[in-house]
Amino acid sequence: MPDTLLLDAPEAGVRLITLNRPAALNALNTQLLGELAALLDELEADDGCRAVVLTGSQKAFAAGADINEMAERDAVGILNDPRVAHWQRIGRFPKPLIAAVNGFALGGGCELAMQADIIIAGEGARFGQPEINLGIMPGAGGTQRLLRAVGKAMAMQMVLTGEAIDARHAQRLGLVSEVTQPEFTVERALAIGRVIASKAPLAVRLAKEALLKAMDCDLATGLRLERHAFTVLAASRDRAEGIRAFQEKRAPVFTGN
Ligand code: DAK
Repeated sequence: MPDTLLLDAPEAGVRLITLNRPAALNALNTQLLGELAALLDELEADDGCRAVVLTGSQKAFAAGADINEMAERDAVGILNDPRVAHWQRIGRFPKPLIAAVNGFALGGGCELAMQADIIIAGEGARFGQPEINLGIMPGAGGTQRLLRAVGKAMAMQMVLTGEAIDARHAQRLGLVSEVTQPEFTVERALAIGRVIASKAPLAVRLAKEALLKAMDCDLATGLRLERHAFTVLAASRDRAEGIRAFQEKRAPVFTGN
């Protein structure tokens, strides 16, 4: 079991990962990122896992990359930084990933939340890219995913000033899908996970892939990918089951085939 993470299975098909470095406000050191990437690899291979919720503490989802660790790295160290590979592995996770964010989601913490497919935030959550205050800039997707999530003007403002925004503001911008009371953030994220876990896994997987593709390709390419994915699903047993269940006026039983 990883040292820096907690893993629970509170609902059928749903796993809950809790970042667990409370003394450092869940700062993302190499160990934590490596353990998270390895755990997601395991959950990818686990047919019993159909959705994952990622959370931190009430005070901090994650306060960024571990600044003490960063201080030890020169340019060559950064070039060979194993965290780059960990971030890439986290970004490749093919199952739905829901971030339940309370408290600080800053720098790498905000970037980690943005690696999730859905962000649920508690009142009081703060999203920001304060790297500029350290004389650096976002290094794990903050300039790219934030701009796609909130648009150019606000992304520029957040990255260039380093100032954070609150949960309601983040929701208005589309970064966050729902805002809850802080004590219900994880519960709400798990409920969404449970709904997704009840759907056909192949359809969920290909829909996620097509939606993510929409963020970085032209419309014609995206539509082609959507059509291919839609056609592939026609070969699945779950599609036959879904349609048959509708016609027979019963709930479908999806098996992931
Ligand atoms: N790293 C290490 N320790 C941290 C930390 C961090 N990011 N954030 C907080 N801590 C530690 C504090 O040092 C303190 O430790 P002790 O002094 O108790 O030993 C403890 O957590 C509690 O923090 P505070 O005492 O500061 O708590 P406050 O409530 O007063 O303030 C705060 C909370 C979140 C406002 C404050 O801690 C803060 O400003 N933290 C730093 C936030 C920040 O600047 N984050 C961005 C870091 S840069 C890359 C990928 C990603 C990145 C870079 C490269 N590659 C793949 C190449 C990302 C970079 C970043 O995220």
